[in-house]
Amino acid sequence: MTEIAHSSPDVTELDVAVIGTGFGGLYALHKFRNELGLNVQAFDDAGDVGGTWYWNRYPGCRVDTEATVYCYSFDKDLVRSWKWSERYPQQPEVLAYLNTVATKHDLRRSINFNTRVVNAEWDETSPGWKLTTADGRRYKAQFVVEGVGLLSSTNIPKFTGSETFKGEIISASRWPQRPVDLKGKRVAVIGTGSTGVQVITAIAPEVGHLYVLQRTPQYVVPLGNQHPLPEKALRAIQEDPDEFFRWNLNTGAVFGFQESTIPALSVSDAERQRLYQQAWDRGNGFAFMLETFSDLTTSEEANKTATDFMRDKIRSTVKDPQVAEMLCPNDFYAKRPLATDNYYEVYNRSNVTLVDVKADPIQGFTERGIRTTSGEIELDVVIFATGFDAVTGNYLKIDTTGRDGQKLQDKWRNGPSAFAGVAISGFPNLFMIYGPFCPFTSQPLVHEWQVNWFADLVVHARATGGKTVEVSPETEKAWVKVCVDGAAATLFARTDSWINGTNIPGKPRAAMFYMNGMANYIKEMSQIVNSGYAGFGIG
Ligand code: N01
Repeated sequence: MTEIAHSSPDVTELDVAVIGTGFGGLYALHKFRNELGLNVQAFDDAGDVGGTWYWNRYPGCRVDTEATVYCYSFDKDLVRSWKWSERYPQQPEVLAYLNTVATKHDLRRSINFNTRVVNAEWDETSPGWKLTTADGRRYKAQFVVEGVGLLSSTNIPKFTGSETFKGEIISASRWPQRPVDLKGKRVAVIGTGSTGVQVITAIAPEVGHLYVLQRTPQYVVPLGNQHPLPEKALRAIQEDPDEFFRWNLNTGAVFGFQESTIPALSVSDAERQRLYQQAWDRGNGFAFMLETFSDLTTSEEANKTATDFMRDKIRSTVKDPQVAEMLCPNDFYAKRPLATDNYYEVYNRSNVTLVDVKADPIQGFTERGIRTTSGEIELDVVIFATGFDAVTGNYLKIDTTGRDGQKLQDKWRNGPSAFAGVAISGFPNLFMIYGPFCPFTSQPLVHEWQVNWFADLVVHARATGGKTVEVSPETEKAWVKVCVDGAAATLFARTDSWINGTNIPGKPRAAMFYMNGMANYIKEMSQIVNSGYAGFGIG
């Protein structure tokens, strides 16, 4: 392994700079430093490794993908020896896993923590990226890998008067490291997405009174965490982990199951109800959406059979019919699916009040709490679970200048343009992990797969004397078209959510994912490799 070289007193020369040390960045550091022997430095503005699992420490935070596929595949000893305590582990356990990986593979010595990369500029004269950190340190790296997170640029809407509020305001995705005592307090949660429903369910029994400030209800299916991890998967992992992960990567969403090929209306009503009930009892949001029937996300009629079933569940669970109606969504079941155990049961508690802030909008904060149109809610703590400037947000926080002085902010002004979630034309030697137009899947295994893909490209370039690799504008354009067409064929394009950028005021509505599934993604990306990287310029 090469040591860090210093070409001038204040610029550190690197082969590879890795930005972010969540699942993706940690693996990239391991791959490029430990496996390929390159000179690598990683950066993270957090105080330790973990990415999203470092920051999201809110009560109830847990993964909603089965643990067997929410992990790395590269370390076979760890794959076989690591024992998850639950089907869907809580945040401390996932963070402990990432800490174990960092320690075992000696990754921390190459990471600058509490260090934000603020500027990246392509240098044509000696091809590579000039990087500057917030504390003014400068680096020059031939390649940059950005593992900056799909959902990590926090969205905190501005409300007037928040500075006058005498209580505490907490962002769920920047939950304090110190203990937060909510016992007996009057607490509001703003937002009812994946984060909100987890926080709400976790804190309802503990707080004095909980006000749920809901703008748009969503469909929430049980997680089924009472079930153990599937025996079959655990056995397969022990017997042949490579085959287990290969099989999973060759599904659509990489959630541990094969997506259904049966249209919802091709079976009788009774059979459809039976399958929905079975999926409901078994739990898992993605399984309810994709393992039951093949067309819930593409056919309005099929989708309605699922939404009718879920609305019936809400009405039969929530005792107050008026509250039940407030909880019933009336749009398509076509956002990132939510899954939490005992969510709707929360609304049967006498210390929980649901406030419809679409009908009764938040006017702002007061000294004592939050004022809605109909009156003031007195509060001790307000928790924001208001989501993220997803997919593009963190990339755009780095002032990035590519070839010919082109700014990434300008290139993406009307929505992102990128190739396969990994590369951007005009921005050579810059790789993203799970960037725009990546497949819509669970993440860790796909992060690994993408890092392996572009690491092979780097090896290929270096072996052939190439100093730069860059996707062509035509290849990028063709990929974006596939994604735009693919998304347009789904109901995701017809709902509002972070998936298409509509959760952030002023953000352009855009398709940002490859919706044709991981198995097809692998085929397309492998074809590029087999063609000698057609569509990439290597110079
Ligand atoms: O964010 P969201 P999230 N006034 O955007 C509301 C992953 N994740 O952090 O729908 C009032 O889904 C907003 O209302 P509306 C997962 O991929 C995974 O919950 O815009 N409300 C909505 O209710 C997930 O999909 C896990 O009308 C406002 C909520 O805030 C993704 O992260 C756990 C508002 C935001 O929901 C994002 O989930 C957590 C305003 N001004 C997260 N602005 C796992 O389980 C926004 N809202 C692994």
